[in-house]
Amino acid sequence: MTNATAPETGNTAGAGASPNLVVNGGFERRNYADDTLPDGWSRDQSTRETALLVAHDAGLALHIRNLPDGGAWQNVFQNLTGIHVSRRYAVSFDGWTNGVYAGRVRIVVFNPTTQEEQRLGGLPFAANSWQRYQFTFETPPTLNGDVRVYITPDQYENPAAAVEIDNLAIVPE
Ligand SMILES: [Ca+2]
Repeated sequence: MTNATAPETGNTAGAGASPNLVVNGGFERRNYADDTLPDGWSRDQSTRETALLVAHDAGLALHIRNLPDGGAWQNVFQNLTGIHVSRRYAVSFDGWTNGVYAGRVRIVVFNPTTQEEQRLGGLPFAANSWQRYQFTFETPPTLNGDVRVYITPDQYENPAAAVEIDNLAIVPE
């Protein structure tokens, strides 16, 4: 309510002229080569069986669950384009969990050379009904890599954990 650009609401189906920096944040478009994966998103340690599109709200959402042996973090990520330095951004999304672990959205600067992450912000989501969540983060004066958004269950050991996310938006404040 503090500036000229309102975040996308959960009901917004298309990107259009939206200031949302997330590509396919509504998870409605499927990857051409792998129709279980949302277009614009990549898996990190996760698989077609653990990170996949599922039906939600007359459309699609991203579902992530842990491996049957709880053997590794299950991540899905996207490198953001159009991010500026020294600026504050608002992140909003709808989240759901099956109550085993929270899910987490986190924003980092990922350095592809060193593989190191500089954490900029994040938020766990733990409700086991769909709820809207919001947080903000600020970019540093210099960026030593890609600003990346990760989605993951908050722990990896319990194979029963599952989280879902939809309508993810990142807009400048
Ligand atoms: Ca959706």
